[in-house]
Amino acid sequence: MKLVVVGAGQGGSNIADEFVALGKWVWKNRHIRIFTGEEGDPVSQGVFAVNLGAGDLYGLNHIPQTEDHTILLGTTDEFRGRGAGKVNADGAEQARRGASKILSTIRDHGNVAKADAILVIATTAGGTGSGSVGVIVDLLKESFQKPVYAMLVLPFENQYNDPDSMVNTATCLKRVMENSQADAVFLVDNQKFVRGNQTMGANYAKINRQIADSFMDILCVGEETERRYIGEVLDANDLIRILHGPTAIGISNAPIPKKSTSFMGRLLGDGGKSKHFSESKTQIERAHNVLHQALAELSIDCELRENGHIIYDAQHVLGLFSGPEHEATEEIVEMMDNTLAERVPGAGRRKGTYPGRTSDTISFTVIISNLGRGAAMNRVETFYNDALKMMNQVQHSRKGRARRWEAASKTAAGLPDL
Ligand SMILES: Nc1nc2c(ncn2[C@@H]2O[C@H](COP(=O)(O)OP(=O)(O)OP(=O)(O)O)[C@@H](O)[C@H]2O)c(=O)[nH]1
Ligand SMILES: [Mg+2]
Repeated sequence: MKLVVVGAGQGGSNIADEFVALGKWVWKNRHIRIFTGEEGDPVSQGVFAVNLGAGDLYGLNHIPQTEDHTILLGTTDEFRGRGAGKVNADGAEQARRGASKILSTIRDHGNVAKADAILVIATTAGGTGSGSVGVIVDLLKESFQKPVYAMLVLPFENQYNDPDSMVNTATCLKRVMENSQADAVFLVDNQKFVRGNQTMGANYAKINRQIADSFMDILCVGEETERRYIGEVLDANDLIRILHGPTAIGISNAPIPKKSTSFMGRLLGDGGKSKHFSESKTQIERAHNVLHQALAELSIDCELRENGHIIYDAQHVLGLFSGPEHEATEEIVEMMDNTLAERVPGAGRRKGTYPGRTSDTISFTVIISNLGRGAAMNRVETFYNDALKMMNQVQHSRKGRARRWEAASKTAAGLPDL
């Protein structure tokens, strides 16, 4: 699947930048392009960063810092490239005013005709990305006849008590999930990626890499042209057909023991033609664990507890197994399909295998789309509720302060003017 990727705001642009890093790795190691552009074009051809603060754009390592790929808005008015200062209404307004600049840059330099879909990425807690993402999604949807997906990155838990972060997050979710033309919205919870006691700053690079990496196999698999890497194919259309509404993506992988190549190993085995049943059992168990891990590591928690079981309520689920050719067996595909049928009851299923690209690891990519009841819906509702409460509290406190200052001024009225 070939994408055009647009990062909005600092976090969104950083993640888009990490997508380019992934694209470069994939091009170098697999000779596959996951973004638009012709064979000789730079890998970054189809990737853009939109921002208000010039400072945010200097941190990019892979998206070219030239006008044709980094789009700086608000350069001519009161914002003067300073950012939205956490006011996402300003981010939205700047994207509306800069619409023709965004559109002409992407149209002239993004080779959009070659894209299967467009992905617009933003964090929700700030001003620029959070405000502009909905505007950019609609702009691109109206201008190009392509699926347009949004990726919204939700704040860390320690931001839940910050009114600006909460109100920005809630209004961004409302704009994109309820009032935009996005075909699907990937929800990514920053908090799910926090490990141990790492500082947030150090976390960003790692989180961004993990986010981009979770798309690697699913973007590559349909682009393979060499027979030996083609299994049960999942192509761009399979993906486009299932991606709707709120969506979670997860990937998990595990190393596998090397196949014995020793003389004794070969003597005891039969040259790898058929396996001892215990070997198949271990293989399936290992795969089963990795698949469960992929569900546990979805980009946002979205499970539902019902009668003591953990299930998922969604319209579609997709599973992609990737590993050495000898691991991509019928049994593993069947196990994956049965597990997903059980865990996402009633959902339409798509399954695929991607053999041969790794020799020492197996992995599963899982996408659950058009999510219904469950933890993700609860999370979004909590953002809406908390943001409303905080807005009211902030307004109430502001009025209280104004009243007290008024009272103080009245006392001062008895004093002589200087
Ligand atoms: N995963 C991830 N999250 C980030 C990153 N940078 C920021 N965040 C998160 O996103 C929130 C908003 O920050 P930014 O993305 O810098 O905000 P912005 O869109 O540039 O908006 P303003 O700077 O307020 O105009 C932060 O509070 C973090 O929760 C990043 O590189 N990766
Ligand atoms: Mg910023």
